[in-house]
Amino acid sequence: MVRAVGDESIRPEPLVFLDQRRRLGQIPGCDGDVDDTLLIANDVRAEALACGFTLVGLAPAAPLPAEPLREWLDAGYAAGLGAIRKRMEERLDPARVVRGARTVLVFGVPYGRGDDLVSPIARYARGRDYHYAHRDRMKAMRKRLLLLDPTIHTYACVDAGAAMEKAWGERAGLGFIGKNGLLINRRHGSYFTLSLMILNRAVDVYDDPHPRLCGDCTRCLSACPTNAFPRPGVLDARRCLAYQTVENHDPIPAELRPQLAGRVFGCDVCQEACPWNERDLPPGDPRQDPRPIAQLTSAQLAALSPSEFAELAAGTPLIRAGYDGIRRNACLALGAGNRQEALPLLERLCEDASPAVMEAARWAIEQLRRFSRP
Ligand code: B12
Ligand code: SF4
Ligand code: SF4
Repeated sequence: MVRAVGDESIRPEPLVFLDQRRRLGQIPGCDGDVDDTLLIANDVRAEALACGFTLVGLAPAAPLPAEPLREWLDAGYAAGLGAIRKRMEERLDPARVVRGARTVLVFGVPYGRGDDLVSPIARYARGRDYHYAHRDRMKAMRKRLLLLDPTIHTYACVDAGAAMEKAWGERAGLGFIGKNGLLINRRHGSYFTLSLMILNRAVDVYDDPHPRLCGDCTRCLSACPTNAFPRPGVLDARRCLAYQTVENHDPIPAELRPQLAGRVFGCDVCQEACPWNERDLPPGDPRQDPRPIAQLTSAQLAALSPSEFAELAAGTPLIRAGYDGIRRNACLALGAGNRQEALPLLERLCEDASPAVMEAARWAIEQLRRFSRP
């Protein structure tokens, strides 16, 4: 059994779906307009499970409070993620995306922890890209919803769409936003990804928002190697290694580089520290099980040829960083990790056609020299 430190209210058995529900007319932000066709929440849930989603929750489509997002953007914590500011109004209000929006359906698909595998690639990225896992299921779900109600309008998105998926996940009872900024489910911990669908139909009953259960625990905050949390639950992406290794195509700041030992793509430290991830978690989506590229060391990743990378990374999230991005990160990881045996490889990469790889290899060699000085 897992307990969040300092919280005495946790039940021994996990809940995937909350069964405390509220009647439509009592839900803030919904006007109780029962002229709409009402869908039966349990029918919708059953369809989502039949499509292969593990976690499903339903929230009324009332707008989200704007302050957390505004403050986050104004503080500069979004780093180079400019798209978030561009679609801000839509991100906060489902009715700006679907006219007459009534319901937000939130879906979760767990991925395996791959405990026995030591990999410089974060767990979510070791197998098939989770966007496909959600997209395929959502396509099937849309078809099923149309059978329930042929006039329904939907908007579906995973990750890059106009929606704050964790906030909706919390509202729909899937889990709570932890101090590590991630949505945590009582049964599955935080190793699952999210997607959502906005409907212009109300349902008969909604799930309750999930209470926050971190209690006094602060493990994730102190575990973060770069102090990326200015406040609990609020992440400064500029300092986050997940941002730096996946999204940042400019040089990674010098002060963060020493923390890249053993990390080439993404970072799981603030999840590994979390007690909700400590127990035996149920297995994840088998399509996302680690592929051969996840078995490679930083040195092997740095040494890949373009064709090897194309073959091994196809269909995985690693494509996002690209061939040069992965090799750049791998060089930095080798330098930060004092991998002296990688010196010949790094010397070769100092002549690479990619300026980013060249610069990273030079930095890594400097580190090796620094480490080997008496
Ligand atoms: C931008 C982004 C990033 C950025 C910024 C992360 C961030 N925390 O905002 C970067 C590139 C750093 C990133 C990293 C990762 N990401 Co990301 N990311 C996103 C994305 C696209 C948008 C998030 C967003 O809107 N951020 C803006 C801020 C304002 O939003 P927010 O964090 O939701 O804000 C809430 C909290 O601040 C909270 N809050 C405010 N005050 C307080 C106070 C307390 C005490 C608490 C508890 C909370 C709290 O309320 C706010 C409003 O809800 C989402 C997908 C999506 N469309 O939602 C995926 C998403 C959040 N990422 C995901 C994943 C898996 C990751 C990584 C784990 C990947 C990895 N292993 O490397 C890391 C984890 C880093 C971390 N600890 O958050 C998953 C998370 C799944 C889950 N179980 O939560 C998502 C949902 C993608 C998906 N479709 O599954 N990510
Ligand atoms: S993903 Fe890594 S760097 Fe980013 S906040 Fe979590 S522990 Fe810190
Ligand atoms: S490690 Fe962080 S997210 Fe997990 S319970 Fe503790 S404070 Fe909450």
